[in-house]
Amino acid sequence: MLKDDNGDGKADGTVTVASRPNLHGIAFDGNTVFLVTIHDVYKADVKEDGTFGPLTRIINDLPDAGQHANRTLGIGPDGMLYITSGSTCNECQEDNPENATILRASKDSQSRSIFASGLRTRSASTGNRPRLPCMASTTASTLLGDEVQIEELNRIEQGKKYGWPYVYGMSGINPHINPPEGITLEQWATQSTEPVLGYTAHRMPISMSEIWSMRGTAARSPSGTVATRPASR
Ligand SMILES: [Ca+2]
Repeated sequence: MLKDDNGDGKADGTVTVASRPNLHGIAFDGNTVFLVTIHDVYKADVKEDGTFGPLTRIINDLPDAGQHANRTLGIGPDGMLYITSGSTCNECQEDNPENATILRASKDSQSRSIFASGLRTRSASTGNRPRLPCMASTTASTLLGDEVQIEELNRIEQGKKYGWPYVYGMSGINPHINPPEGITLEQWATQSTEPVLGYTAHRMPISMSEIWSMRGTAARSPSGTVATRPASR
């Protein structure tokens, strides 16, 4: 936590409010905070001074992370937790079906399901309280190089597949890997949802915001901004 006691707009110091190995994602829900590590989701009360009460672990069995250890989470308008679970690899058939997905879990951890799949690693989405469907950006496979593929901005909807690892970008066929027996690459592509936008490969999106503008009295349309940095791959 950064504090600005003298109100000059600059942080006067930092206070450690929680510490766990590989802690990455954070989401506030009123006076409660949710935190996610590779395998665990914690919740804690947020005190008046901004520090956290004791952490309570509510989930302890998220899948192994492998190549993508930075989990993120958010609270949906339905009050559910949305947790990203990246792939363990560049391109492979995952042993755990929860890898390369966005998971939807209740805040009491009594239920959990795969909300959307085929997402190599989701690194940014529209806000802590995303509308549904939300927008999420995913990063491209290193093995497909810099030229033939794109980073993807995907419109995430429940139950949809987004291609990885067999299909990339706008229904591009990955020549390196085949789907499970009985499904062709073309069938996988047909079953997958294309991104709404692509941009330069290997730009790691670090944040994304949705901007609503009023046009006339009734129409409004969203636009967005994505901040990126070169991906570590
Ligand atoms: Ca200050």
